[in-house]
Amino acid sequence: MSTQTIPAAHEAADEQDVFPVKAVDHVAFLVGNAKQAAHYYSTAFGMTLVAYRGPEQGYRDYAEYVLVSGSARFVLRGAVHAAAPGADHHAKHGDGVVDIALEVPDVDAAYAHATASGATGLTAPTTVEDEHGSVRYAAVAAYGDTRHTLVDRSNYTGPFLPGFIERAPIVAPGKRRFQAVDHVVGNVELGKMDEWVEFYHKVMGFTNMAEFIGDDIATDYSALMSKVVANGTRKVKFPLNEPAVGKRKSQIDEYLEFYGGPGAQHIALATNDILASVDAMAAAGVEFLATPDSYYDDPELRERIGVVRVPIEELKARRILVDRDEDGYLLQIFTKPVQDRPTVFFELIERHGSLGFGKGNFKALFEAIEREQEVRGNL
Ligand code: TYF
Ligand code: FE
Repeated sequence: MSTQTIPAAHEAADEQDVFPVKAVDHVAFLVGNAKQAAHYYSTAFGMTLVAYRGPEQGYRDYAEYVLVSGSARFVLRGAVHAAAPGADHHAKHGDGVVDIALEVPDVDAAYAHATASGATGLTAPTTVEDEHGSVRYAAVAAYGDTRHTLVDRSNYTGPFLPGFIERAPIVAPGKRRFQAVDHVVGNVELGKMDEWVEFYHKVMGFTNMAEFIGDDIATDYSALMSKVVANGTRKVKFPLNEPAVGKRKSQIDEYLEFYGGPGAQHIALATNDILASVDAMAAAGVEFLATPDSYYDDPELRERIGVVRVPIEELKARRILVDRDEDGYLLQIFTKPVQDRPTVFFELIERHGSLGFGKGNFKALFEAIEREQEVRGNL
């Protein structure tokens, strides 16, 4: 219903990968109060504070907290004075993602390829070092005010990067609520989605994944168009959304208006026990989108889904969505926006073979998102 198979723009798998990427290295957020955000991601998301740098380390402009959960790593950055360079990012966008950093085996080669292929270079390759070794990094511009830092940390054993000190967790680590970043979604302006898909093709050699939201579904209910690009190993996946012109204001228009331009919309976190994660996060005050009873009571759902690892009642009790495709199934749920502005939110995803994004849930999901949009007066 919502996908068509399209040929990949490049067959990166067998050919030489022009831009090898190992994984998402970290996601950096610029926030109004990193100290308090570190508390939220510790207590509500169950992440573990591992590193810090700030004025105490001679880093005069920002306080930065590094939290991890498995291989997922967030950097929370807050300006410590009014004239911190780049602090206007927060005034413009509110709390948001400034950097989707990628771990690469060869920073110089990646940066050279990226800039030769049309990417805007923001930081030329640089080496930083301390007693734990050295890290080489560079950065290129992505959509809006977002960037991709390219990092090679293979010669480094410290807690994060040179300049950071080790920090003890804020709360005692409990059961891990997620272990990796599954995908990071970007919202771009009307008519720009294909340009950004092209950017990831040309600059990073990423290829299209089959799942996308085209005109047909967009006008029916999604109010957005979407395509997914991924690296050769499919470990790094970037869906890109643009608003669809419809009868109503798209959820993407709402984002663009309140964020003040293009930016990262949601970060999907891979979990191996979504039920326990939802329970723990909901108990800590994280708000999730509510899927109506009708979704679970529809006999078609049971037919489409077949047997999954828990009874549907367990999913219904937590409002977890389920989808199946030819490769397997997935369980997913979405938070409400996690800051005052209706911008960035999170997804929890538990994959059992499926490489998709929950196309069978798009209708129920987008209706839930639009109900929230309406409550905010933005529909
Ligand atoms: O990442 C995805 O494609 C799914 C579905 O605004 C989705 O999580 C797509 C757009 C959106 C919310 C969720
Ligand atoms: Fe997603």
